Amino acid sequence: MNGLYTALMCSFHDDGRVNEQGLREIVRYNLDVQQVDGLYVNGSTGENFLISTEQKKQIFRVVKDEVEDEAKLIAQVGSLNIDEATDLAQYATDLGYNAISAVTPFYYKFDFDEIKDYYFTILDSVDNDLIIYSIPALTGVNMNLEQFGELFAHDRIIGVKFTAPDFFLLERIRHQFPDKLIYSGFDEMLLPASVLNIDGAIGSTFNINGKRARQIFELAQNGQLNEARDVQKVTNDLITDVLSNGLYPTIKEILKVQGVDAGTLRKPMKPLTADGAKEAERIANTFIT
Ligand code: SI3
Repeated sequence: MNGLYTALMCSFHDDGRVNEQGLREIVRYNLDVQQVDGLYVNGSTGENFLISTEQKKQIFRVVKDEVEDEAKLIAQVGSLNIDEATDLAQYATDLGYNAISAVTPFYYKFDFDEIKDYYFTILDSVDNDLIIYSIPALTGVNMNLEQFGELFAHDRIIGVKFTAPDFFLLERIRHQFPDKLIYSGFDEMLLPASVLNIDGAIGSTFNINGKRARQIFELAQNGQLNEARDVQKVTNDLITDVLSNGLYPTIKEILKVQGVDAGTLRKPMKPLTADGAKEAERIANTFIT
């Protein structure tokens, strides 16, 4: 399960339905052009929290049908509705997903016992491995080393998608849990995370910049830090421009410039203005080869 995983975008029609053909094109572009090792399906980048249970299942189905056994697949099933989370975990497992992942429960201020119960309830419902999705900036849930340890005590919690700029905690987790998988979640911090000996990364910008992410990861693993820094610099120039133009709509527009039908966004996310679309085209022409 090591390697680079794209946090997969999904293509939607203007009326909010899943654009299945567009989704297949996004999958193919990731596998054939960006050449990532796997896909992280129905994460934040997939607009997961804006769609229905049936649409989540439809996306799991279409992606698996397109990928078959060409790449590893991780299904993000986390939900505030525990019944939905267990239902999706079972569904993705039956489809053959290699692992499930669940975002920490958010919105209500759950205490750690409740968070632990959430993960163990999901695991009890399914015969698959689980990767914790930790993204404190969006969930408000900050877990400490001891709490990660309590979760990692479960032998089917195999790792964490660590989307936080806390390199002290990342290093401590790496040191204390050498057998667990750590995936870095912030693409602009891939190099420092790689230096700390992570097992892989999961990123939204890999949809358009997966080849550079691989260079950074592999150069760092080989100890070629100057070269890795150069590629991270170009990557961060790209990410700076993408973030200032609007993260998800800009990635979608760049995919369109590459000939991929990335469709529109789910409301309440808004599409780019005409100027924003022009800027996305400039970014694509500047950075995407
Ligand atoms: O679940 C997901 O879609 C992700 O893996 C998210 C991933 O961590 C991204 N975070 C968000 C909030 O989109 C990053 O790849 C992020 O977009 C990137 O580092 C730019 O800041």
